[in-house]
Amino acid sequence: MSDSIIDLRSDTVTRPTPEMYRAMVEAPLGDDVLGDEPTVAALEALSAERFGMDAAVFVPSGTMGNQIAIAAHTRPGDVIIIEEEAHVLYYEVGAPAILNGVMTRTVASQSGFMDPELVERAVMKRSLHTPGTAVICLENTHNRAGGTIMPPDYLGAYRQIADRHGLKIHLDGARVFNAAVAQGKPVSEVTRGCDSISFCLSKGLASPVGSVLVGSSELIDRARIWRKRLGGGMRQAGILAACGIVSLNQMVDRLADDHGRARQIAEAVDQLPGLTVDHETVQTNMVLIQTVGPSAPWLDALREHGVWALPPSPDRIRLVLHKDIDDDAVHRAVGAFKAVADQLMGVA
Ligand code: TLP
Repeated sequence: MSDSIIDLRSDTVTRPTPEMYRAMVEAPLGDDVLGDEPTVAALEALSAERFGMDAAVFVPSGTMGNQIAIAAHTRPGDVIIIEEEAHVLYYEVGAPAILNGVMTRTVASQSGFMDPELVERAVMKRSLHTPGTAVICLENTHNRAGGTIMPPDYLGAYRQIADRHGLKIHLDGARVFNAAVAQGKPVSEVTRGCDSISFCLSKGLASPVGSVLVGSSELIDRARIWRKRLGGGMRQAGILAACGIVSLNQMVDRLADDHGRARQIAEAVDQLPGLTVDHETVQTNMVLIQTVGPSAPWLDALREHGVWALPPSPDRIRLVLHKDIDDDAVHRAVGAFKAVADQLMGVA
């Protein structure tokens, strides 16, 4: 990537830090499929500890983390209750149906978080006529809602519903560290009550590759089998896990900088003609911008100014802040938005 490009497409684009390169070179290695990879084992132990869980398994992607969790919690034909814009449903290419044979019962929401009352109403009891609900699947922060944070009292309410009906709770916590940092709470507190959590090292935490699924030892043993079944068993994966350890030890607190810069861009862009931002949704490292008319001409013109972004829908632009976007890049991105607004809206 050229230095002049400001890549706001996703926090997945972050490059490894110098400490990560060093850790990769120095990591003791083994064969993880044969069960003797010391650096993967160290990352898994550290992850489990951070979440206050028994065990963890390192996986190549957030998608695999979510899917092996669902596989481990369900049997084919079971129902998972899930918010209708969730990543598991929207961006995992039908994996719940194709890989796991589960039915999805969707619940709509305003902010990405299902009203607990509606969740309870959606529970189906296993019978001769109806499939049984097995899992409530959550996402925090919520990607398509703009990186929004789950209201603190919701998880307790979901837990009570899960206990009443014998369900498990899986959290897609791809960006759960953003939620924790934004609330000034440890990640174990923000996720208390979940049976499993998958989180990504390769987003704001800046590792090149990798996610981790945490849960009980029994669940993780089952998930490990599913990882192997899907071809996710990796050999000298300590090279990657070494970066994950740096992510957890060094890259969490700085997420607050990304959140501050997201607010800064949101405020500046909202002043411009043809663009609006709902500030209520700017809670972590994302900015969703509503465009007057289609977003495509905006994205094309921004690209000519060296600013890359993605459209989550035909009339929106998503910006994601991350460690490779500093104050100067924010300043230049705002300049590009101003120039494009002038160009497209004809306002001086
Ligand atoms: N999200 C990506 C795209 O897939 C949309 C992004 O750029 O935001 N859960 C959530 C909430 C995610 O946002 C993502 C990735 C994943 C899971 C999947 O992670 P990977 O890409 O590692 O499979």
